[in-house]
This record gives sequence, structure tokens and C-alpha cells, in this order.
Amino acid sequence: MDERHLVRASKFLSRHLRHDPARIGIELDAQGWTGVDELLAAAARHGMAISREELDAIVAGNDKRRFALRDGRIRANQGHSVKVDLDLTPSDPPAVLYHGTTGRFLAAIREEGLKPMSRHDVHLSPDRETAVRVGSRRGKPVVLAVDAAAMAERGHRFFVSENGVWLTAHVPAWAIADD
Ligand code: HQG
Repeated sequence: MDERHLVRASKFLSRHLRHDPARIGIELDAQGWTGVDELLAAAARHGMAISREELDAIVAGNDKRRFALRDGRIRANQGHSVKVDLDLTPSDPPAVLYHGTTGRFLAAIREEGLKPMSRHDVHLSPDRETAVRVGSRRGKPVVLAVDAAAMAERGHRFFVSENGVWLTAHVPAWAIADD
């Protein structure tokens, strides 16, 4: 299988399963699922032919397990900007969670905390390495440590996605420290 095609196909799937299903004429249900057959047909109609074997390879081989397959349906595990209810159960977070960002956002983050921006939730990781990787997408990475235990104590809810990303609606500035 052509690795570059798989990466392109994975990005195409992320875009349409998280942000813009209407562009290729598919619909997501309330929990973000859509039929695999419909998705592959719609992708092919829009210039992105993906075989069933390639889809399975993307889902299984994806470093971040971005997608879940169940009963002939597929969804993105997190990262949506379209309104979906992933139906996750609130979970007790580890005492500290990490967020990767970059220097030019720091002043605003210290002022207003971490906001979900165009996504549903703020994305946090249990390990520093992931945060470094996430921050590096935008420049020189800066890792922030989030006092998740104190937030949970004050009633903030945390959810963990199927691929281990911790999600919460907003991280107030008082809970953020430099790592
Ligand atoms: C920043 C990728 C100014 C925030 C990654 C981030 C992740 C603020 C950017 C997933 C702010 C939003 C999510 C504030 C937050 N003022 N900037 N108050 N609050 N920001 O992409 O966490 O490859 O929406 O620090 O690996 O970077 O797509 O979030 O830099 O898991 O699967 O605003 O996306 O996964 O950026 O990344 P994003 P993120 P995938």
C-alpha cells in the first residue's frame, strides 16, 4: 500500500468526519457515526478513492487511533468542530494533564485560560511527549501543566476519548502552570 496515499486519505477522512461532512454529501448521526459504504462512495465521488483494505489499514495503523469502526460505521474519536455528542462518560483525570502550545498564544492563555477555539473541547494529554508533539505543529513547543485534580475538585468535568485524549470544556488560568 502506498503510505503517502494512506496519509492523504487519513487527512481527508479527518476533515470530513470532524469538520465538513456536507462537503462530500454525507451525514453524521448525533454521535458522529456514518456508514462506511456511504463514506467510501462519497470519497470516491470527490476524487479520493479509498479501498476497504486501505480504510482498515488507516484505522488500525493510525498512530493516534483517530477513527473508530463499529458495525459497518465509522467516526472520528475526537477533534470535531461540527456538533456531535461523543457520549463519553466523565472520568477522574490524573492529577496533572499537559497541553502543548506555542509562545505566541501564551499571553492570551494566561489571561483567559485554555479555550477549545474551533473544536468542542480543550485537548490534553497524560504525558509530556504528546504535548510537545501537539505544540510543535504550531512552532517552538511550549508545554503547560494543568492542575486537573484541583479542577475536578471544583466541579470541572473531564472525558477521555477512545484514543486516550483528555477533553474538558475550558481550563481556567489559575489551573495552568509552566511545565
Ligand atoms: C490555542 C491534533 C489563544 C491552543 C493534535 C492551540 C491534538 C489559545 C490552539 C488535537 C487559547 C487551538 C488538538 C487562548 C487555547 N488564546 N490561543 N485562550 N486557548 N489556545 O488544533 O490542542 O492530528 O484546535 O493552545 O494532536 O493544538 O488532528 O488544538 O494551540 O490532539 O488528530 O489554540 O489536534 O490531533 O488549536 O490540537 P487546536 P490543539 P489530530
